[in-house]
Amino acid sequence: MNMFSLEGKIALVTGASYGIGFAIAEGLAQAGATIVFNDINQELVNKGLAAYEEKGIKAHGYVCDVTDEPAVQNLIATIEKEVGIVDILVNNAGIIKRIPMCEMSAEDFRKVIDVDLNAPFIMSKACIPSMIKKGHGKIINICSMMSELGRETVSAYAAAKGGLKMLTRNICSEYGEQNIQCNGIGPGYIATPQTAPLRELQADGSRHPFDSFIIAKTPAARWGNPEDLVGPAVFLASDASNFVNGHILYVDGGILAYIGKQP
Ligand code: NAP
Ligand code: GCO
Repeated sequence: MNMFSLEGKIALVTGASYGIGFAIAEGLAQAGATIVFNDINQELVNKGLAAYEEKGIKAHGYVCDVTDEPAVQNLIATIEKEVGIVDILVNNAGIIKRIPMCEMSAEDFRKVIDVDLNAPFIMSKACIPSMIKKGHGKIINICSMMSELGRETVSAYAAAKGGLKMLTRNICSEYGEQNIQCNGIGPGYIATPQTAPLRELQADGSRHPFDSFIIAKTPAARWGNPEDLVGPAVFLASDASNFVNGHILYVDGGILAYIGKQP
């Protein structure tokens, strides 16, 4: 299906040395895109480069902290010089701090907002002018169940991901006329290092109570895998979604549709 092809496109995926970002980048590469990624330090970038090479993907990796605006502007200028104009930006880099709100310092709260909300603003702002000049652009923001739902201990993350949903709609509102589509993917609970503490086996070998809770709360009755996000990402990066804008595509095994298992 030609409309899903990403041949000739350059995709920049942030924080994509491993986890969800890596899986999405791998999928975009399989659809034909040239992959560019960044991560926070050289060790992670090297780990990512080796992992892409192992998959037969020639990726371009850069060290860049997505919260550092001058560094991001320098990154985009370097990519434009060394690879080309970014057609597809995936704002994937993210962090979480699980701390009860009244015990959380304002500094920790700000750190989460900085990476999960301010950085997609900084990255998008750096990419949009060249996208406009080129006549098209795709931005995919990795949102969350917490773009819609709250839970104990994740106040900063929920505030950031709720904000990211609205930043997505605002980029769509502001730049839709310039043929830029900005959409979000809202993953459900996905098995990655970020959620590993929620799945750790108990001392007696039984499942973590949160693990059992998520399986019961998910109609698909399982955690998602990073690969579950690949099809939606290719769709939102491709011409197949050219009239889809400002939408959050939840890829959650049905969590948001479900009231939960009856007792
Ligand atoms: P992850 O395993 O923690 O990977 C995130 C990547 O971003 C890591 O490589 C991380 O580096 C990098 N990063 C963090 N801060 C950065 C910064 N300032 N600049 C550049 N890179 C930075 O997370 P994941 O589970 O794959 O999640 C990826 C995205 O999906 C995040 O936005 C997350 O919130 C979202 N998400 C995850 C789930 C889930 O269930 N896993 C569900 C919904 C949404 P370090 O290793 O140094 O931290
Ligand atoms: C948590 C989790 C979540 C997920 C994800 C859900 O502690 O509740 O880490 O927030 O990572 O974002 O979509």
